[in-house]
Formats: sequence, structure tokens, C-alpha cells
Amino acid sequence: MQGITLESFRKFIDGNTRFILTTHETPDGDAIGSEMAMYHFLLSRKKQVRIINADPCPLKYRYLDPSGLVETLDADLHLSRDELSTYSLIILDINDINNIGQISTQVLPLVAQHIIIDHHEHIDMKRAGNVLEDDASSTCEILYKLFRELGYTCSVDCAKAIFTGIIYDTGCFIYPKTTATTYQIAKELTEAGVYPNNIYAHVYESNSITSLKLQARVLASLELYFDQRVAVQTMLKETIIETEASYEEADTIINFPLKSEQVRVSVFFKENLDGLLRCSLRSKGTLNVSEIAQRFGGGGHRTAAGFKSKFPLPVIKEKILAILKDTLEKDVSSD
Ligand SMILES: [Mn+2]
Repeated sequence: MQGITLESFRKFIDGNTRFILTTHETPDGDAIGSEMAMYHFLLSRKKQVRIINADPCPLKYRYLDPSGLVETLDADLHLSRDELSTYSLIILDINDINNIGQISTQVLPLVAQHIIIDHHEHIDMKRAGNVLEDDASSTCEILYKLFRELGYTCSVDCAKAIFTGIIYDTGCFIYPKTTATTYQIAKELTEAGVYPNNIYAHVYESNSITSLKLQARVLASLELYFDQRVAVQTMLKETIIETEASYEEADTIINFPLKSEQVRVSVFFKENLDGLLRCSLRSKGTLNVSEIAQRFGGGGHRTAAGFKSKFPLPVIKEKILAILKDTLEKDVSSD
């Protein structure tokens, strides 16, 4: 933890009493985990805290929020200008301010101050005052280090939230940003009262039957390109409707093709119920998919990135395949 980021965080916390926490749309384990961890930390400092997201907390993460603290910014939630000006905003697990949905227009401009804490590769947010560590495994890992530096010992609930973010974002301690520090933190969290298998069951063994049907349908859409090094899966709006699954339940399907030895890049085109098309990219080895996502206004990590497509499916698919063809031809590594 660099002195400058720790200092900016300390100042932000000490200088404010009321906080709103938020994260990206379709929040995942690291998003909800980091919000709940920050919530427990701030409560220990006698701060007032609200958690307000663009999208609801997925059911599978409700064990971190049993009393339903996470609020959704919808038509029923009224936030007055005067009230908002008394809050400071902590934005967690995000590298693109456009990904916080309506929060970016209805909350962000009206709060007293804001700070971003994140671990994605950043395009243009490397500015002073934010806590950005792009080599951290997860936002939860950054939070753990910040809390420890400030002398806070995690409560069991806080430890569970941090453990959740770490196992979600590292795929249970295997993705590239997993380090000795990640394991060390996991050890300390386990000593603090976390049962790893219990968290694993919540995150990885709590899917619905509809999600299983959705996975079967999406996997059936698999196409392989360029000597089977690129896998493409597609999920259309109709697939969600027909399987009665929810959009969020598709979030890990992209990882399946990477289990094949030949597949270097997995591409997943997914349409939500409003018809909005998103392209997610995963890679193994040296191919940097974050660079590809950035060309289309998105971002992420070297091995996991994505963007919202402005183009219809056939157009964006052709563009992505052309870029990947080019990239694979140039990429001489054969890891
Ligand atoms: Mn994350």
C-alpha cells in the first residue's frame, strides 16, 4: 500500500461523516463484497452509511446483506439535492464512471466529494486522490490492506465480504492477479472466522436450475475460429426469456471455453432484456483483451475485459474477429 493512496483514503474517511457507497451495474462478488466490507469498516468508525447501486443486489450475495441494506436507485428512491450535498461518495470496483448507471448523473454531481477505489487497468483515471492498484487481485484485497493500515481488525461479517470478493475475482485463487499477498490475506480472513467452503458454496454452488438451462443453451451456441484459438458464444434476449433465467446468471459462462487447451480467447456476446448488447472477453496467456475492449470504449484487465457495443451483433462480431485474427497472427508467443 503506497503512502500517498493510504493518506488520501485516511483523509477522505476522517474528513467526512456521511457516506454513500456505490459500484458498477450488474454488481458481482467483488462489487457487493467491497461495498459490504466498507460498510462494516465505516460503521466501526461511527459513520453514517448508505449503499446505493444502479442495479439490485443479486440474490446469491444476499448472505452478505441479510437485512437488505443495499438500495437500488430507481423511481421509488428519492434523494434530494440538499440531502445529497451532505454525503461523500465512495465508488468501488470500477474503472469507467459510465458503468455506475444513473448514479453518475443523479448522485455523483451532487455529493460533497468522491473517491474511487479500484484494481482495473485504467485508461485515464490515474489521478491523485483515488486509490487505484491495478495489480491487486480484487477491490476487496485493496480494502483489506487499507483497513489493516488504519488499525481496523475485520469483524467476521467484514471478513466474509472480503473473502467473497477475493474468491470471486480470482476464480478461487487461480487467475493471474492472485499473489502470495492474496493467499496471506485469505489465511488471515480464515483465522478471523471465515469458513472458505461456506463462501465457496454461496458464490459457486448456489445457481438456479434456470441458470443451468441458460448455460446449456449458450454453450450450444459455441463457435470456434482461427485454429480453435478463439471461442465465441452468443446469448440473445430470446434465450433469457425462453430459459426464464436472468441476465446476471450468465456471468460465468464465458469461462467454459478456456478450459480447452487450444482456446486462447473466449468472446461472449450477450444481450440483455432491453436489447443492449455487451461483449465480454477473456484470455489466457499473453493476449491483452483490455486493449481490445478499450478500442470500443470499454476496459478491464489484461485477461478479462468488456464493453457495451454500439454496433449490431453481426457488425461487432466481424470487427472483433478481425482484430483477434490480426492479434493472433502478430502474437508469436506460444505459451
Ligand atoms: Mn473487482
